[in-house]
Amino acid sequence: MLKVGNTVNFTPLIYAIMTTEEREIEFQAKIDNGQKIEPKEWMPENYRKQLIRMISQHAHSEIVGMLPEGNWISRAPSLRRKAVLLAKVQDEAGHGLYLYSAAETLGIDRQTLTDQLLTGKAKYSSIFNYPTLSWADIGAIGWLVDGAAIVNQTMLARGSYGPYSRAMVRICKEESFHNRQGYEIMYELANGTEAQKQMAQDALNRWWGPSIQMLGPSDAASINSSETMKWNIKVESNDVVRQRFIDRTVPQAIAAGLTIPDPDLKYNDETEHWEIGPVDWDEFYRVIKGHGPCNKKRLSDRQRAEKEGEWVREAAIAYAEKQNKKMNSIAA
Ligand code: BYC
Repeated sequence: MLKVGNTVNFTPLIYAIMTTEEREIEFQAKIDNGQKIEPKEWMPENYRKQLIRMISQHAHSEIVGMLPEGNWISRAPSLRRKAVLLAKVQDEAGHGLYLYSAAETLGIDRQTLTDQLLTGKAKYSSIFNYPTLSWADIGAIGWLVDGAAIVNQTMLARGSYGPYSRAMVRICKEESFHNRQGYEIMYELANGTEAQKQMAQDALNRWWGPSIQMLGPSDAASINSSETMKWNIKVESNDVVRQRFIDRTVPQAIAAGLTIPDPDLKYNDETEHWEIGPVDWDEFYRVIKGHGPCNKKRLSDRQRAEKEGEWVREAAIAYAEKQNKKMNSIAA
């Protein structure tokens, strides 16, 4: 029993005498009332598992997602573009760190999560298994990949788990900047020389399909949606989010003078939505099973970074221990 100010909180006592079924009903009522769930509250085991799965995949995506763009920092075409790209890649590292911390509130430690990524047990977003072949790819990533991520994450910010939904608020603000710098690169290339325009169109041709797939399988094939949506971990389905991304992005392509690479693309006046042709789900499943163009390289680059960073972690621990000893001897 906890005493909070002058009031006594009976909740722990009540919880102790409740059956699991009663706890689940109470938990669902909280979710349905739009209440946030905080780390120390009771939660169904599968709610915890689903969150660890999703948040850790998200964290890994931010960390692996630094690789395709990092590839262009030394080759950015101007000092301004270099500074912007460097800041963006650093932001992605920061997102990864907040997200690992959010996952840790659910009782899993950082090393276990890192090991799951490095041994290939954990997934990360399919989109980061494609190569960045030209400077326009950096524009396409900011515009399309961060654009898709923002639409998804704005939805996730309304989700039920406090630490994850709050992390989304700051991440989305930073992603907005990423999205704008990407669109700016694409717009300028599309309105530049013929060769630059072709470079932008080629990047759009290669990144459009994977960006559509990135938002997850169709609702009919989405195995986790029944649980993730029942518990408001996701408040909208994959197809709803995908449609919002399409509706927002097609007019931007038109404004830049670029062509969406889909012969079936059409605007439906009745529904007021852009309709796309069939999505290549075979490609999506191939990539998430490890057979995309860069899966092996992404994993080996992360494994190498982990190994090369070992001495830094050891040095940081040794320094922290030394500081602790010093503080303890002052206190004694
Ligand atoms: N790639 O049942 P479903 C960024 C998996 S990074 C790989 O619909 P759910 C950025 C899914 O995990 C932003 N796997 O799942 C960083 C599941 O497999 P498991 C990344 C995918 O969870 C750097 C299976 O397919 N954003 O912005 O209800 C530079 C069935 O799916 C993918 C996030 O991570 C995929 N694309 O819904 C630039 C958002 N899609 O786990 C930019 C967080 C699905 O059962 N995640 N799978 O083995 C989510 O919002 C949700 O997990 C999803 C899927 C909407 C993606």
